[in-house]
Amino acid sequence: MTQTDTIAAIATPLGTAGLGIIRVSGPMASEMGQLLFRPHHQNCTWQSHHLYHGDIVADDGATLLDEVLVTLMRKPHSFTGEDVLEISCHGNPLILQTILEQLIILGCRPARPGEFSQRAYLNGRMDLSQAEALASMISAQSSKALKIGLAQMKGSLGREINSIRTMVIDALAGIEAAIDFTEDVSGHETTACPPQIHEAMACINRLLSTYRQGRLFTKGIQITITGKPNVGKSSLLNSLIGRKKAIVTNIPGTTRDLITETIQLDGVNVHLTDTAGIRAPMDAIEKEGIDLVREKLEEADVIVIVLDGSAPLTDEDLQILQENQKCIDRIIIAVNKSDLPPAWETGQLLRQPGAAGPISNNHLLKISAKFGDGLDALKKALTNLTDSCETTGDDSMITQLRHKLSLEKALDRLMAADKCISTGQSPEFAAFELHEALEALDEITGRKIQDDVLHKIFSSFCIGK
Ligand SMILES: Nc1nc2c(ncn2[C@@H]2O[C@H](COP(=O)(O)OP(=O)(O)O)[C@@H](O)[C@H]2O)c(=O)[nH]1
Ligand SMILES: [Mg+2]
Repeated sequence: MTQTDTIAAIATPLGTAGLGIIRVSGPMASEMGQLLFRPHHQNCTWQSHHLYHGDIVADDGATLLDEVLVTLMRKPHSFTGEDVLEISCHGNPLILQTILEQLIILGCRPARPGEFSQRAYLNGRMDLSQAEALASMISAQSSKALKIGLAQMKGSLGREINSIRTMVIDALAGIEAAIDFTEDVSGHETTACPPQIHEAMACINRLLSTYRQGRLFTKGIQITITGKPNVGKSSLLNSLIGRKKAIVTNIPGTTRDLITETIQLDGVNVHLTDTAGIRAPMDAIEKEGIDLVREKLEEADVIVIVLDGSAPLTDEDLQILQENQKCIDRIIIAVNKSDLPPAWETGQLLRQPGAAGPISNNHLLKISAKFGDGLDALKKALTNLTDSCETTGDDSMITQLRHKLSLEKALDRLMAADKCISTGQSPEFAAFELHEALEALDEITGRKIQDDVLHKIFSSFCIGK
């Protein structure tokens, strides 16, 4: 898959920095070095993977552009699998732009977003899941997202997909042998499903079970704080983020807009949203605010319902509990103002008609948003709630919708194959389904993929990667 043109791009962010890097890849990379670079030492032999010190001069051969370090990485031992030249210059955007312009004048083409990674993939330096992992690793916003990205970039997902692939191929070999066999002994069909089909299904199911958590780790957890007015929602947001972002007063209905702030809990990004208190609205503005809360609650991964433990429970509290009861597995009830004498016992809440239902002590935590009591336990409960799926550090996870859809497709096809065999259909049918399952798996690693899908994937990458 040799590319004929040579691409160039600035690989570092455009801003003032100590250093900036320009990357060139393609058949003319080495020539570019020789044309623009004037070594400070005689012994510049352009050995691969060696660092040379010198000046970059303009194409007039005289104008100094910068003092730099350059490295040539000859194919195939480079990121893209082509000759790659890296120019490490000073991090002034003007210098970087000027050197890039010189490269274009000399015949390079500006690289499209993700084009270096695309070439790496096309030249077999990495599979598609690794290229995607590289992009998500670069944009990772939390330490867990980074860890998952790094593991996938090292090929963890690709290896697992390939081992599932081998199971399907082994099953297919047996079935295709049976096709020949049935031609010899007509009317005899096997009803035993090759064990590899069930093994492959189990592996796919495990991978699929990591998707929700993988998404949460990479995209962050959406936590919405709700409750009636004046229970301490804004105080809780402020305490959790460690500064006064939301206005706190003793006037009910102070918060009207959604107020969002991101913090990291246990290596995961948590997007916390404080909301308007839910009650019969006093005016149109408050009504708009309450409508926004309901939308936000729909998309929340975790809902924190705040109750005031120092004042009797009201119908408003019970209604909020009831409205959210359908999502009980993602709810935490924070009984606030624990610094004040309690007006009710939590047992009373569990006994409330309507509210009782599946609410248990596991969902209840006493806190004081004002003084910070119980906040550590609350933070722990918040991350525990999203940490439910079983994964060890070594298992790979899926984080991309594209991978999930392909795995679901493969699983459907394996189930169909299983059914064909168990219902005694001619083995050709099962073989067809298994071939389809293989195609779905190949979409993940990019072994077989349509050009427009490829284009879409790489165009979401940044330039210079
Ligand atoms: N004693 C005490 N007062 C609190 C606590 N949390 C909030 N408050 C007070 O309750 C009132 C309403 O707080 P706010 O955070 O604005 O409630 P919101 O309407 O639910 O956002 C304010 O006067 C707060 O100072 C707490 O833990 N203890
Ligand atoms: Mg408020």
